[in-house]
Amino acid sequence: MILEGKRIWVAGNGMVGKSVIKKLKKLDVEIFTESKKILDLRDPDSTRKYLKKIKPDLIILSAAKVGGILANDSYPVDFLYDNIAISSNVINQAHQADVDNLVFLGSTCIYPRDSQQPIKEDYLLTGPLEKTNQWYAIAKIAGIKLVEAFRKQYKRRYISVLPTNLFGPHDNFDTINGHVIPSLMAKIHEAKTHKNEKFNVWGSGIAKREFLFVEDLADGIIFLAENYDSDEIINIGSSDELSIKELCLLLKKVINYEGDFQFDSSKPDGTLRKKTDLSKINALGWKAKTNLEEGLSKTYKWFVNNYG
Ligand code: GFB
Repeated sequence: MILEGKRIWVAGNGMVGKSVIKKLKKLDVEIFTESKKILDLRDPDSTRKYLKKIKPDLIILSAAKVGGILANDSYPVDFLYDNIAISSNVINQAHQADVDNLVFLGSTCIYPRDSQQPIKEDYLLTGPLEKTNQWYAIAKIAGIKLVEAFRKQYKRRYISVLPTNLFGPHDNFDTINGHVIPSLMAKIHEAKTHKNEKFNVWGSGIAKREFLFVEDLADGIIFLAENYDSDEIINIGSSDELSIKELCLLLKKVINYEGDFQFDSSKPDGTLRKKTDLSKINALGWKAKTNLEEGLSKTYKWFVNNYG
């Protein structure tokens, strides 16, 4: 769809939503958003009233209960219930309010744990899930299927986009519940500030992850809203893959910390590898622009200014 002049609801005001809004502000569009304190996206009545008021042409559904490997494993109800409730409510209310365009966000952690690499879109639902994030994965798979169902039954132009591991400004820098980049950034910053000799790293360090800077994701979401209309899911990533040990070395460099790190093998590694196949999105003409070191430097700068 052509976005110019359109009314766009960015449902979800976290790291992804904020970054999408920042990009949309450069376009000639009307943007709507609400914090979760004001609008509970699990609640049908409030969502219905809100949609009636703002009448959007497009919804970017970035709202979700998210967290790192330990949070996923520790709060199964929140990750399963909240995510099913948010996606089923918002997607259904979008249809009821006759909103024809919606972008739903999944995640590449919902592919089978032992997928062949790189992971192609059609590997979804071909094998068992990774145990630590099965609750989140089931909820996101249900959301994707609902998008597909509304396309099939009502010809809605809803699409599902699957980003790889994300990081950037406005991430959750909590060292227990956050994802690996913000958690390690906070830990290394702390070690540097207190002149500690070591910081602690979960797992064995051999697990590999592909990281996408959130501003590139925002760019990709807008690109897909404009250029993609299919019932097939689509991956979005960076090809910037490295092991957690390599990530620690890179973070030490970015943060300028000269100490060491030690692995805590009592914590899980999770999936050993989840590199995305990006042939589909690349063929449409989209590629991530920010390299990992540059994205980490921008994120660290943001962290120091806002938390440091
Ligand atoms: O980012 P993370 O929690 O997400 O962990 P997942 C990635 C890897 O980093 C794992 C290791 O192998 C962790 O053991 N790691 C090392 C750490 N040190 C740390 C640390 O201090 N904090 C954290 N968090 N990890 C999540 C899913 O899985 O990925 C979510 O559980 C979500 O549902 C997200 O989809 C993208 O990649 O393992």
